Amino acid sequence: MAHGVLKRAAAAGQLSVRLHDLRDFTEDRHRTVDDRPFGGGPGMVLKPEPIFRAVESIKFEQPGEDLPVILLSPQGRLLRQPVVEELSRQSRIVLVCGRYEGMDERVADGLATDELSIGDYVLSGGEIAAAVVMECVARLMPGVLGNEDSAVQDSFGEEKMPGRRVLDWPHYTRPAEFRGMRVPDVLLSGDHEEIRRWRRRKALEKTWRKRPELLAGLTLEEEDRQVLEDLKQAPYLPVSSRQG
Ligand code: 4HQ
Repeated sequence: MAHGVLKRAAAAGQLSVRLHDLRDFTEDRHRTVDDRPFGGGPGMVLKPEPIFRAVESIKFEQPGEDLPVILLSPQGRLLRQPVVEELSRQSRIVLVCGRYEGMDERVADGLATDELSIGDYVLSGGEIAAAVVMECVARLMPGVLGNEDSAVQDSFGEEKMPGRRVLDWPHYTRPAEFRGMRVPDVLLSGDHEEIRRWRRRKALEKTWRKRPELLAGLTLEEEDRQVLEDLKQAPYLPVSSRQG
């Protein structure tokens, strides 16, 4: 919260984050949050009671509220930009982070409204995953990245945020030549229409070459379809011989 997009979102009054220590929702002298797994095996499992109590204490603040309770777990649906957009429209969300081997399955069955994974790899805790969700959501909030109102986001959706469904175009800054590598001439030309077409073509080309599956579900405009047709004809250029 002290840096970057999270700090900006908080400063803009768009985001506030509260941490809830599960130990504060225990009732025993040792403030126990975990126990050994039924059926045996290594490691410890987070007990259900402190998690239910913690989330219920948040629900109690606004009775009747439709409050998403999101569990971070490798079994969850993958966090993609449409999920981030959906979350950014919520006024409050609860992110539940496990530790140890995991948490009692009854949290997923009887408390969580959704389960999200940030990717197919194994973390040792859900906190980093929750931080990823927060970062992605915060950067969509009005007034955080210069998107003063949310309409800007919609109208410029595809064009200004190519990361949404196609990959970003290549970026360059000075110097115009660095260790023998030239910035493409078109970017120095001042011809804005030509630059726009070049960027769109590069974005589509990069997506086609590196992440073709991203293009699968897209309905493309005529200009884009033409560019892709041409690309599919063109010979593959190795990284070392690319220019322009
Ligand atoms: N976890 N995306 C938390 C993950 C994970 C992921 C493993 C969740 C450990 C305790 N969470 N448990 N991938 O790897 O969200």
